[in-house]
Amino acid sequence: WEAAGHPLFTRARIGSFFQEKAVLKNPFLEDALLQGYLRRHLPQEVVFSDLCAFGERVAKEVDGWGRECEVNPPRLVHFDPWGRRVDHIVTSEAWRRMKDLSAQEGLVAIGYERSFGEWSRVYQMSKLYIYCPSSGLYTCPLAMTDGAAKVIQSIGVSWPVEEAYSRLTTRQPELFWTSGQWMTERQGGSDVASGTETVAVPQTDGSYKLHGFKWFTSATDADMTLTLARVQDRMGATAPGSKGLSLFYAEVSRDEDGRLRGIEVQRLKDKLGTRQMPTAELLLDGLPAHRLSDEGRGVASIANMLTITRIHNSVSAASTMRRVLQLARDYATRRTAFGKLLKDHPLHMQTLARMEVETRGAFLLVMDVCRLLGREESGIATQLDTHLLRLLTPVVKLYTGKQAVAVVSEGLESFGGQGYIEDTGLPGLLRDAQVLSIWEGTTNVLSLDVLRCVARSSGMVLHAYFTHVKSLLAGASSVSSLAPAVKAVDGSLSELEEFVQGAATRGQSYLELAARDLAYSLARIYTGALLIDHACWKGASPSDSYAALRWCERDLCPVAAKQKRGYYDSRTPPLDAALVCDQ
Ligand code: UCC
Ligand code: FAD
Repeated sequence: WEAAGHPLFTRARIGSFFQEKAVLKNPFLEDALLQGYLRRHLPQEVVFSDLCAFGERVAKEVDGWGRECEVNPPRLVHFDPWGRRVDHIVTSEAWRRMKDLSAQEGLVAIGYERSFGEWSRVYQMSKLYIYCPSSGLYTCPLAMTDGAAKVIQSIGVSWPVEEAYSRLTTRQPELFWTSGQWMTERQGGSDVASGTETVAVPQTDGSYKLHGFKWFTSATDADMTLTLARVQDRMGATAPGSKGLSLFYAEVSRDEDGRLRGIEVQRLKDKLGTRQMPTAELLLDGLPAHRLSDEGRGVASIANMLTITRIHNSVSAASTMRRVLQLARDYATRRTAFGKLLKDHPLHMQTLARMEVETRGAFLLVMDVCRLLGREESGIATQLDTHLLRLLTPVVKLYTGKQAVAVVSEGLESFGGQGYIEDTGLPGLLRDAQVLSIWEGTTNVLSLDVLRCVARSSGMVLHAYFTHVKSLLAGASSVSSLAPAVKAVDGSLSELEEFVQGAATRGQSYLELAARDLAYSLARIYTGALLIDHACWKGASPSDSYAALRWCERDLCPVAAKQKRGYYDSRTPPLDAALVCDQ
């Protein structure tokens, strides 16, 4: 160029090297643990071929739609050109395609068809697990849709929700409905009992009109919702607290002029992540609704929805960890540094291996809770299963939600600077992971839920926990290669039992201070036992054993160690407060 007489720097010289990007391959075929788990528990050809075909579609087609949802986020149009209020939430074409796909693939329906009996939930959640990071967050409305179907089923599929139930669980795209879950108000998302101001005014035909303000409502393009409100008596008075809350069903519909019936969309939230999905503030201004629960039984009735959405949340967490690892693994075979591919740098592979251990643990914990849910729904759950499901639902949600952020953050770093570049699609994974520990109950609120369910069951849920972990360990007693892992879990379980016995004599404030560490201990010990159990299966691989051994090398029972150091004593809270407020 210079020799040809052109002056230097008249054109940018960008060199000839271009880095190859990480390629998303079939997420089902790329996941040895998922395949192993299904071969062990649900070895049905039809399930494998469905997941394989769906995985192919996710990689080749759906992932691109997910990206489109991120690039074309929803927007709110308040007024039509002639000044009439319309409150249209305009979503992308790709977002709407996700709705049709979800129906066709049975992403909610599989859980209700129950074609695979007690394993139907594992099948459904496996499908969601390979879909989630490519779904443009469509798994959020699907979680709430599943939760609403579950609530309706538990209350009884009859008028006025018969049609809704069939639409929520259909495979026909033209009939398929999604549901919202409107619980949070400005005064409190965790403390729903004192934070809910919305009132339900009885109508002469037995229905209600709702008046209030819902502060966070996700996937607001839904066709219906479940929500909480306080029934007004003839004098206009309502009962305070949890006992005043009832559960309502409302359809989101428009009148002849195209206006939303009884709803004004105040604005869409400007969010860190989950931008693919509309989250709105809604003024309920006479929204027609039907009461589904007995008066005052709102929280208890929506609890079934919380169980389902918290399990979906956990599936998303494990799935996002898996996805970032799949991409990081691929990238390590394409990127060279210091003369070698990343995969040939042992320190880089050690980093990915640590993420892998975390991801495997999360996967097995999540699937075990899905297994328990499936058993409960097919009517074969023992009392032990029911107790475990109640205890482990908040545990799996809080633990995997937190770990997802850590693993995905590490995952981004494994791409170097490219992990920070928006249009690689990688930063979105981290932003979306951050919400997993906030919505559907924060880490602390779920830790307190663990305490509450232990107290309300008079310790029965913990008894079930100890019994089950011991039975998992018993199955591994003859496998010498796993002995260090078994010993570690067994020892930690004894420490946990000791803590629980000692804690029985302590006051509520002591227990609350210990709640988060207790929940983490429950998660780590149980997961250790699951990894060991899976490694003992006849089809297990050497990596299954290695993952179990590695997992069990960590502090499995942080609550015991912290207790010994006085973390929960009465002198600690003032010290914590002084430390935080130190000026
Ligand atoms: O965030 C939201 C949607 C986000 C989008 C969906 C994403 C899904 C994943 C997608 C992945 C991509 S919706 C908002 C979620 N909000 C929350 O999670 C609220 C967090 N706060 C709590 O969980 C609190 O613990 C409350 C609200 C449940 C506490 O309320 P109360 O009234 O003070 O609670 P009580 O008195 O403890 O419980 C009242 C009744 C009791 O039953 P009875 O009266 O029969 O004794 C409890 O046993 O409700 C029962 N109950 C439960 N039952 C309470 N919690 C549960 C539970 N978890 N399971 C079973
Ligand atoms: P707060 O309750 O004010 O919590 C603040 C902090 O205090 C948290 O760290 C919490 O852990 C801590 N804390 C609270 N109480 C205690 C305690 N007793 N002990 C110790 N620590 C405590 N809600 C819906 O109903 N429907 C939706 O569709 C929906 N979509 C959402 C979408 C997004 C993107 C987000 C971010 C939120 C959404 N939410 C939705 C709301 C969400 O469920 C709440 O934000 C969440 O439950 C927390 O409630 P809060 O915001 O009131 O926080």
